[in-house]
Amino acid sequence: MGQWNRFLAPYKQAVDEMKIKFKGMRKQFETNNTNSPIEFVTGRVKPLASIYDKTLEKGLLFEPSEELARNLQDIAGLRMMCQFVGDIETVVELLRQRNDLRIIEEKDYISHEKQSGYRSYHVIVEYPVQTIDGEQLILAEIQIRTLAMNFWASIEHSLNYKYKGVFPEEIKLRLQRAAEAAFQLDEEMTQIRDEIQEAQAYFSEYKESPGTRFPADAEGGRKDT
Ligand code: 0O2
Ligand code: 0O2
Repeated sequence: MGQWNRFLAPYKQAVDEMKIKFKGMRKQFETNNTNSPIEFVTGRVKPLASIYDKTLEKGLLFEPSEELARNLQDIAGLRMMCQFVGDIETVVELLRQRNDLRIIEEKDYISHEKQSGYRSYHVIVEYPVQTIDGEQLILAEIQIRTLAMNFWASIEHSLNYKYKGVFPEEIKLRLQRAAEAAFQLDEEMTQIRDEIQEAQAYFSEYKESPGTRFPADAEGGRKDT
């Protein structure tokens, strides 16, 4: 167990650091009073049980090793959720511009959705972690997706776990329909994006200084009595 803890420690550090940095990007948009393309960020180190399953799938030895580090690119996993499909490219571009990580590969499961209906944009990066033994390059997978894509993926993931990948026909059909519905939802939201963002900017301004909004004498303003 000690060996695994030592092997996974830099992955945990990489996840923690990138989470802080990506959340920092969101904060910067907020500070600039600009709509953030990042809604929220999550991250995790792949649990040992999932690492074990993946080694079986890929025919790798289940032991902490260079080979495992090279072949399992998502031991460190970050997820960045966006409100709109168009935000995803903005986030990917922001990642491309960073000089604290190096993009190794991009996988576009948005233009080319998976057969399951899964949609998301994956970026595999190499991230340098500073340890007491020197710098260590860690591979990490960053999944960038809309809230609707995320909702679908997390539901499908749980069902996949329950049915071990063999879905009853009825569930499979409904998941495909749900994926289509999530796609439609993203399309509809994109159509009224400007309207939504204007309302959100209005709302956050109001939260910051409630007294200054809805003046009683403003045209069309709410007249509280
Ligand atoms: P903030 O800046 O208030 O949003 P942590 O270690 O606590 O930073 P952890 O353990 O990774 O975060 O938690 P998790 O479950 O991965 O969630 C990370 C952040 O995403 C949390 O915010 C959640 O509130 C937020 N989050 C999760 N699901 C949703 C969602 O559906 N919508 C929105 N808008 N946010 C969500 P924090 O950490 O409190 O930070
Ligand atoms: P978990 O539990 O999220 O960690 P590989 O990762 O090498 O097996 P590949 O094709 O190189 O395969 O990786 P891919 O498909 O680019 O990315 C794998 C990850 O994407 C998965 O990790 C999931 O997080 C997500 N993913 C891919 N396809 C689906 C899908 O059909 N449904 C859902 N819900 N998620 C998907 P893990 O390790 O499988 O799972």
